[in-house]
Amino acid sequence: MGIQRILIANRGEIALRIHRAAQEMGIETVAVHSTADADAMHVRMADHAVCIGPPPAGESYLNIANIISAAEVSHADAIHPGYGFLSENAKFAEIVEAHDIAWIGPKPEHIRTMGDKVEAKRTAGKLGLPLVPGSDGAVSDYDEAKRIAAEIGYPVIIKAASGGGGRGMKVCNSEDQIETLMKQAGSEAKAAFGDATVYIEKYLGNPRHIEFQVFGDGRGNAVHLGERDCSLQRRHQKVLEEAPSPVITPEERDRMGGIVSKAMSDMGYRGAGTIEFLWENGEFYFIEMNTRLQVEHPVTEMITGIDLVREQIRIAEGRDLSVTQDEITFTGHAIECRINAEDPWTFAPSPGTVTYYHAAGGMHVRVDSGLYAGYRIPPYYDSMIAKLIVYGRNRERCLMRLRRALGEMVVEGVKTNIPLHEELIEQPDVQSGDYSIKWLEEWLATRGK
Ligand code: MV4
Repeated sequence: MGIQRILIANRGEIALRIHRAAQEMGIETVAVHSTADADAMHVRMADHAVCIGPPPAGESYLNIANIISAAEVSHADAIHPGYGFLSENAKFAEIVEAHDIAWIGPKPEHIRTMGDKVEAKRTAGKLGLPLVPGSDGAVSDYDEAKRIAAEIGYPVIIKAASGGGGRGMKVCNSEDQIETLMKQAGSEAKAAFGDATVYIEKYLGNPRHIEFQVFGDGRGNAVHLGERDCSLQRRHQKVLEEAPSPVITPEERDRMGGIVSKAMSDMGYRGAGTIEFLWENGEFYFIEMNTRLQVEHPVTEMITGIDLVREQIRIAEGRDLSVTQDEITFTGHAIECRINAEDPWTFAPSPGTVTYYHAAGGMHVRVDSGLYAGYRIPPYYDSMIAKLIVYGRNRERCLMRLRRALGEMVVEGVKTNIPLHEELIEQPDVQSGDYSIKWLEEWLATRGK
């Protein structure tokens, strides 16, 4: 017997996204919410709702005891964590499974392995993924660090094993900086993650961020759903994502896709995953693996026609992947704009009441959002209030439709970054696809000068 009732341990647009997939499968949903989210759309739309605590996420959306209690009292037989919050918490996944509740996510051991960047890299290397040259594991000795750096050549980057979001990263240009920067990276990592372990890599100066979507059934069958290019980001926050990447040929997609799906098959990976690479001069270098559904998953859905949340739920029910690799085809182009309640140029958050809202529509336009006129955007959480996802037969037509769709979006009462997106897509480098992970910050620094 399959899953009957899913507790969605998240909020906002992703909670809605999961609810919609469940509803189409005839599965009931239980929303959980903080007191700040009692009026949120995800609570309104769900079949059942349980309040799990006060506004701070640590006391609600990250409160494991309250979420498990909510699952018990509402008779949920599965939990979907969405992204962020508890989605990559191996301990939470174990607790869920220990309560005989289906965990709609990867095996806890794989979440744990990939959460440790040193372990993740070692595992990826064993599985045959191409790595950034660097230390073979953690480094604590300064002389050893200098020897490795001399071997791979400066500049090198010192990274925290438990890092993420770029915290605790230091670029090192010469041997005399090694000791100072290793100490700095270590103490920043200790403060942020409680773990001072660091490792060293060759620093890539101007790469793109290209990630592959994968799915496994946990029994050795795995497929890839192509790549997404997420290079347009500011301070490790993605702003616009697209699929396919403007720089990847179908042959290269098949080749790398084959390598990543073989790796997932060999490790017996279960559920949705994303393998992140830096891409420079035609070469891929593994950096991290995310063991969750990602914010930008809709661009993959648009070009493959596959419902990734439905696939996650089927896998958690122990069913087979619904498609074989041969049946997965990539058609056209999709772009996602993350719409945030923030000043478009200073990036200062802009919570408050939405006085008027009109979503873009029409052919091949998708808006994932829990916004409505009168909604009060709480100040406690992420500022992303909507995702605008647009599809076109090719990249040029996708960009033309995106321009039209951005023009239709109306959000009044709070500031949004829609004006930033409108200017961004008019830039010649964006139109030609000629950008790297540094492009957006450089453009923002020189814009209007
Ligand atoms: C790098 C790098 C250059 N060389 N590693 C940033 C966060 C973490 N996920 C990995 N990151 C980087 N690792 C080497 N060897 C540059 C970055 C990086 C970055 C990566 C992806 C997307 C945006 C980025 C922005 C700044 C730095």
